[in-house]
Amino acid sequence: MEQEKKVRTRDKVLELFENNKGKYYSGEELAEKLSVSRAAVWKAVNNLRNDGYDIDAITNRGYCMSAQTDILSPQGIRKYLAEELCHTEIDVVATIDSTNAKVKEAANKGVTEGYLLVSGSQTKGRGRYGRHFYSPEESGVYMSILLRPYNCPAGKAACITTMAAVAVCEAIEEVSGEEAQIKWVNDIFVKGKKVCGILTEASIGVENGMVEYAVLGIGINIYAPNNGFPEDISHIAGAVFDNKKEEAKNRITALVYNRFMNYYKDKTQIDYVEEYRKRSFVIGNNI
Ligand code: BTX
Repeated sequence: MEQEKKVRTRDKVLELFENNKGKYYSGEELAEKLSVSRAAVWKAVNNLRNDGYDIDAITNRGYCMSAQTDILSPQGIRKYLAEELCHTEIDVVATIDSTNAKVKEAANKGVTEGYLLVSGSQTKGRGRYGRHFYSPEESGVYMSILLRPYNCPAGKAACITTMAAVAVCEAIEEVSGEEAQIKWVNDIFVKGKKVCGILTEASIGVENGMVEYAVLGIGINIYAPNNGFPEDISHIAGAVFDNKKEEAKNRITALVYNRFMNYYKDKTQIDYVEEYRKRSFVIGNNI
């Protein structure tokens, strides 16, 4: 119970800081706003600092979270989610074997459509045909979205990857200003290097050939890994940003989710196939 309370205060403080970066709050003010004791606020701030958050403390002014902080969290992602998606169930973890594997488990337990799992690293990130997707800590965002498409024959499931590719390009372009291109069918390139891979896995009903659920997995190299990419992929892999960028991870995650859901729920007049074609650098070339 005490642990639960600690977590809740930490999360409340984080939400307030995420929504008011650069603003100072006295311990008293925070305690009052969040209906907790000053000691609980102090503990929560220390807790966040231990998790890597840059929180300044000045006598007579109070606490303030640096605007530069770029740490994945549900609060940080939610801040950029479209209003109609604000009830999305989101989990963020520091590390995991594979977000796709975990979301498949969630799907089999009956979790509802739209569930978003994001990890800061993966030990067994997977690509297509059993290939490995390199997912080191402090470098990228690795996310999976649970989908339960209505009345969707197996053959149509490929559209999920296509929509996601466009959504990722749009999110990257909005946050970085760089042009993003799609290499058929599931790789996103920026400045000639692969910065993202997409893997959609689906469960198909044997009797009717319909998609029971699909797990859309997206891995984006936001920054280059601390020690660079491993030799076997260093010729192909790249990152979206050369330098740290304010809120890039949470923002790109939320924008990918917003854009994808717009296409998936058919809430936009924009034709994603046309958007895909515009960015595809294989269409028109011989494969
Ligand atoms: P893919 O099979 O098209 O690409 C995998 C290939 O890409 C590898 O064989 C390697 O050559 C190269 N590669 C590996 N890691 C990276 C990297 N970090 N950046 C650039 N190139 C790389 C692409 O499969 C689909 C990947 C989906 C990954 C997401 S992450 C979240 C979700 N969970 C999970 O386990 N997988 C998905």
